[in-house]
Amino acid sequence: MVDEIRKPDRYGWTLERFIGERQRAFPGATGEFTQLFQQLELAGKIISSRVNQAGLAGLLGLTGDTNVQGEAVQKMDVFANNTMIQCVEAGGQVCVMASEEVDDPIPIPTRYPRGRYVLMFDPLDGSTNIDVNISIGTIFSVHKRVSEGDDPGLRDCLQPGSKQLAAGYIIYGSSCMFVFTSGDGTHGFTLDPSVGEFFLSHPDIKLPDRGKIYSINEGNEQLWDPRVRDWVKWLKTPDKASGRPYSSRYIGTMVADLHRTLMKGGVFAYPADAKNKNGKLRLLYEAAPMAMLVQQAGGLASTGEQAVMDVVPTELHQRVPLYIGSKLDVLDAVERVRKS
Ligand code: FDP
Repeated sequence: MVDEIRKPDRYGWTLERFIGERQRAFPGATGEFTQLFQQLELAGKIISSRVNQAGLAGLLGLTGDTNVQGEAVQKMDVFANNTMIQCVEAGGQVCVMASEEVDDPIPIPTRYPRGRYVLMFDPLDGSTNIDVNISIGTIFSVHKRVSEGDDPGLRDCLQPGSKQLAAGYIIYGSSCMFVFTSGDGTHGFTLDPSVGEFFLSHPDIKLPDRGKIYSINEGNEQLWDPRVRDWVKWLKTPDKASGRPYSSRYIGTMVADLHRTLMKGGVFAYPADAKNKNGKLRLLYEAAPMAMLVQQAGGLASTGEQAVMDVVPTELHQRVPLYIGSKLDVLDAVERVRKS
């Protein structure tokens, strides 16, 4: 199939057809997974359209509320969160959802059928960049329900990354892209707004084993552990043989920084620091989905102590330190920052 999709006529491969054909290859496939993706795709198109006209549609600025993380809620956060829920809840594929913006698991209203999947999402990643026209994105991951009975909930949400069936993001950048994996490579689709469809533009994305870019918020340097400081200093120290110094790039939207890392390689990190003891990024809505996408593209993701995919969550909004990107760059990072 990969040979087939490498053919130049990309307009032949919509996201829907790509997923549908792959699912048909699974014996016993019911089409539910494909339907769930249709809903995610619709949510992405709606959010993209609103992001494009946010300043005109009165959607910039704060709501005046704070979320479960104690962060100021933006109007676009609320719009994106509601859009994700409304697009998915009635479809009958999902039994429970969880959102970075909502304290507890989001049940499916009893008037709708419940399916066998669990959806985790960060409706709009990169809040501080919403109002300044810098790339932002939606991140999601799909698990299979593990609980039995009539009350799916927290237990279904607290699954390690290694149990994800699929993960992806929609980046609202200079173009809108839907990038996903269902465990068979990482693939990117670009929205053609004139047609209203995502078309395959980046089949089987592969990171180089080593990149030339590091991406970290250096404003936090004084808060870092000395090991992290030394690692970053090492990245900046010239050494022709190993390609150093690396260039620095930091957008401050994880989706955008990770999209660049997927395309060009290198390493993105948000370490633990004196203020954020477990780092800043959320395991279930950010780190684990990105870890699956990057690993399927030949890269690695670590907390510095263990593989991100192996972390068993104990809380819905748990945070983890993160080192993610090209394989050799992440191995270098882990070797230098690891405590144990
Ligand atoms: P934001 O708070 O703006 O939503 O998930 C949080 C996140 O953005 C990531 O997208 C981003 O990588 C990171 O935080 C940026 O944090 P800093 O501003 O502390 O660098």
